[in-house]
Formats: sequence, structure tokens, C-alpha cells
Amino acid sequence: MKIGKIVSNLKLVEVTCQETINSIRADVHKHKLLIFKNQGVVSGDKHVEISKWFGDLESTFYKHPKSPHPDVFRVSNDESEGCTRVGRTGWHIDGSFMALPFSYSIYHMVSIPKNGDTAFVSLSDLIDSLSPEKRALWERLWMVSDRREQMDKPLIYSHPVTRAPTLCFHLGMTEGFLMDKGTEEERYTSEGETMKILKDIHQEIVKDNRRLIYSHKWEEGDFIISDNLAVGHEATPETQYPVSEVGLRILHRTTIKGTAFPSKS
Ligand SMILES: O=C(O)CCC(=O)C(=O)O
Ligand SMILES: [Fe+2]
Repeated sequence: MKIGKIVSNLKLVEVTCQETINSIRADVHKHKLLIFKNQGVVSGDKHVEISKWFGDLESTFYKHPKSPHPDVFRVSNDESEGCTRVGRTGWHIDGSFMALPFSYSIYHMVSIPKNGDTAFVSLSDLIDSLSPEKRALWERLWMVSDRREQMDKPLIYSHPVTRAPTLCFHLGMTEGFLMDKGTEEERYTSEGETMKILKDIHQEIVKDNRRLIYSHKWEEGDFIISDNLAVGHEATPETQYPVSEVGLRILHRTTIKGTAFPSKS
């Protein structure tokens, strides 16, 4: 597997020991994704309780009436069951529009469709795979989000915990980029340049027949804890297929407040 580790011998709802929690936290940073198998159906309350191991929850999303808990984002392919079209505007990290992007995203699929993967990419692997010229160009860019806190963030920066290079990005929610911030050459990219850069980031992620991508095919009882700052993700097109074709898809997600401003130094 390119990214992530499968854990099949641990029931999260039964964990109470602080030492186990600490080792799970360390493993999330080591593997970027921990995929816990056979967790059964984790209730909204339990999902939130587990999420609190990682920090304070931050819930910026639309609260769907069927959500089991105000801190659980409910995503579906049926709008009467949850929010649709989530994660379909392009590769991203969650909360890229926040001054402090979310530190963890925690996913649990409660109704499994026949088809409808979530695709993940390790952002340090992505950066390592760039040509020196491309890396140098990306190093000069700051992301300007299209909403909320208009604080620009370096496209490439060091992960606050692991210090590995990572990206702050959202291919569907970017107004533009600030180039050469803090220098005499500082300027905003034109619309054309912005489109070109966004397309290029997409291309780098999917290049070589999607070699860098891990596409997770959800199975009953799956519970995924992601180091949101270290992985990009995207909902695959199949996530929006109608219930009549793939069955009902319901994903529960929580997000944990960021603790560090993305910064170059
Ligand atoms: O539906 C999915 O597979 C993922 C959607 C997404 O981007 C999210 O929940 O953050
Ligand atoms: Fe997302």
C-alpha cells in the first residue's frame, strides 16, 4: 500500500487506555491514514468521543437534519440522507479555507455503496515526485482561498508535527495564488495562471496512471483516521452515482481544529 496502514485487531469503541490512544496518534502521523476494519456501526456520539482524542472538534459544515450529532458531517448520494456532491470539486485537504486548516479528518462509512471510493494521496510523496523546477515554482506560491478567512497560506510548507513538506490546497476553492510573497516581486496570479497552476497540481497527483494514489474501497465497519494536513483526498465520481445503481452511500466525518498556521519556517 502506498499510504496508510490497515488495523484489524482493535475495536476503537473499546479503547480507554491513554497509552493506546497515544500510540494511535503517533501512528496516524507515521502512516498518514489509519484504516480500522470491522468497527461495526459507530454511533455519532462514539465517533465524536474517539475524535476528541485528537483535539477539539471544529464543525464548519452544513448540518444535515439526518446527522446523528452536531459535530458529525453527514455525506451521501441521496440528499434526503446527507449532503451530496461533497469533495467533488477537486483534490483538497479539509478546511483549507480556515486560517488553521483541520489537523485530522475522521471518516466512518455507515451505509456502504457497491461503488464509491475515496481517493487519497500522500502530499510529501507528491512533493518528492516533482521536478526541481516545478518544486521551485510551487515554493513561490501562496494559496488564496475563495472564502472565509482570507489569509493566504504557503502552498508548500512543513507539516507542524512531522516537519515533512506538505501542501495547503483545494483545487475547487482557490481564488488565486500570491507569488513571491514578501518580496518586491509579490503579485497575484492572473485568472489564466491560476487555472494553469490548479490544473498542474491535479496533473501531478494523477500522473503515471495514478501511481501515487490510494483509492479506498469502503467496506462495512471501516473507520479511517487521517492526518488531514499530510494527505490530499477526493471523492471519486462514483460517490455521486444514484442509489438505484450503487445503493445508499452514507459517510460520517468529523474534523479536528488545526493548531498551527501553515508557515514556511
Ligand atoms: O465522500 C467522500 O468520499 C469524501 C468527501 C470529502 O471530501 C469529505 O468528506 O471531506
Ligand atoms: Fe474532503
